[in-house]
Amino acid sequence: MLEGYKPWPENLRKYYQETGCWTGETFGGILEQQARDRKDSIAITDGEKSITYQQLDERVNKLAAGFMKLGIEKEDRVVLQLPNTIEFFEVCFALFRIGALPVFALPLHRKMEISYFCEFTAAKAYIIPDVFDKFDYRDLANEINNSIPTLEHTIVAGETDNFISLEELYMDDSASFPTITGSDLAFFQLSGGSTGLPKLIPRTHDEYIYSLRKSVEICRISQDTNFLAVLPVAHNFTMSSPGVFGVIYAGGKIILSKYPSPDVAFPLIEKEKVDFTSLVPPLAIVWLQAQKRTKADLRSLEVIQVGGAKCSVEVAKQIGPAFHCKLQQVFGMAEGLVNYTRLDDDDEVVIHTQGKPMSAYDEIRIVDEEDNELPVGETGQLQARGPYTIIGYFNVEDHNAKAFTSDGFYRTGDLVKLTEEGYLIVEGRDKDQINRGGEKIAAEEVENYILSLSGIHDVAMVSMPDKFLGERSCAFVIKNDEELTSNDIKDFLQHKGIANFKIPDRIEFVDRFPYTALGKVSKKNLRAMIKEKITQKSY
Ligand code: OOB
Repeated sequence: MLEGYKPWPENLRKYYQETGCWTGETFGGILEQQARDRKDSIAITDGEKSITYQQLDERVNKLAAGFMKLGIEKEDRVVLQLPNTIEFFEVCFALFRIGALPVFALPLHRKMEISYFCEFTAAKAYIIPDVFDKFDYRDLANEINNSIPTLEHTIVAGETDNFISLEELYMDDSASFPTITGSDLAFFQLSGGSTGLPKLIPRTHDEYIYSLRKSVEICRISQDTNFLAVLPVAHNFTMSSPGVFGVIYAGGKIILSKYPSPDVAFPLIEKEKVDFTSLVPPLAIVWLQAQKRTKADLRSLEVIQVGGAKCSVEVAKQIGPAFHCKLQQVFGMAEGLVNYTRLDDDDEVVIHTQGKPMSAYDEIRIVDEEDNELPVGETGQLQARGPYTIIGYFNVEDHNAKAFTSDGFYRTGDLVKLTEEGYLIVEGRDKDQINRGGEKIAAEEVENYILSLSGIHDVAMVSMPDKFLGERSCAFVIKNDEELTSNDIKDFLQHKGIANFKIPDRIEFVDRFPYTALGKVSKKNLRAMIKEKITQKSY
């Protein structure tokens, strides 16, 4: 058993097996099954290249053999940072087949994040594209390569420079693969985080595949589904709600869009007769604008999901009529619990709520600050437990003691209320996080980076309202070097190598912070200060 991973306790494992939630299916088994049943059907296309289920299964076997030859073994961690490409799936399923564990990094992650993932998981390999979105990932690999002692292989999809070529790893050898079971770990995802560095979310085949099965049922995904992935496939939403893995589970077709912008995505919708896709709210706004002028035929669209951040009522109202399709709101989290509005719900529910839990086995409660349950209709903190909600992050025991209750509920940090019909409305957040249009920023992580710059006395980062992204970030800074400017801080962060979306949108220099009665910096007051300032200026 991997050190730092706390497996499900026996009683829960039994319970979820006996109730039929966990079936022992594995990702490897699912692909094999589809290769038999759906042989010549297209599994994935990027609009130019396509691959059938059978071809995918064959290429996965060849690549799995190549990974084994390199010495990658069951439970070895592999940091995977590929964009929406067919290779992403080949690599994933090849790693699943040998029981190696992908760590799903996002394309926007940079040196600080990647070296941390490699180090924290003691990764053996790092897999990247050559260049994506004008960024050369080989430069990033060169920067981190020597600093991670466990990292033996850097593998590149594309032009390799001096690294290992992914293409050359596909081997004809008939290798024998280890046995993988439903209770084995499958991969790691990343939490949005609210304290320090991002936490790693361990996932077993059983729990994740259960969430796929339920999502496929609720979202009515079938062999006839043409699902467009526009957001990064490595994100839990695009991966599993129902996402690309849900589509593979159902034997449908995945259409990969390299970029989410309408000029790339709309022609793909027309060409591939896309019927289902998932967006974050700011992207839905961009699509709504573009839809008015497009010549592309978008009539195949049946469902547009919006999730990852709160979708305003004004935006939610427009989506159905504009695209002549159904809107589905999705309120989920990489840690587990996913809520959907249902496809036959009334407009009232779809527009005004963020859905209800996908499973009858999801247990949710809404509590006050002392963990006392609140009456229906009152706003409080959401806690969740269930067959696909984790019971602990990887290797952070102290943090787990705070992030989970003693009876195993995950403290989501979301402030919600329940309607009489059992639907959730997200009212806000009780975690130190900024949700920048679906991209999550742990304030403390960025504050710590800023504090390491000389000339900084103290810093506190908060969200500020934004019409388009919902929220942007504002760092309040007390400096002890008069000369220091906002640009100095931003340049410092850029050079340090953190994902761009974490760099504060705005920096406010102040002489002191407001404090709470308990002597803590009052982020509530800071949020109010910046809100007042930007509304006065009518940004
Ligand atoms: C999804 O996952 P994460 O892990 O990036 O972020 C989870 C957090 C939630 O705790 C909540 O604060 C926020 O993102 N959130 C929403 C929301 N969906 C997510 N807040 C308001 N309204 C919504 N619809 O973001 C994620 C994972 C699976 C499916 C969908 C989203």
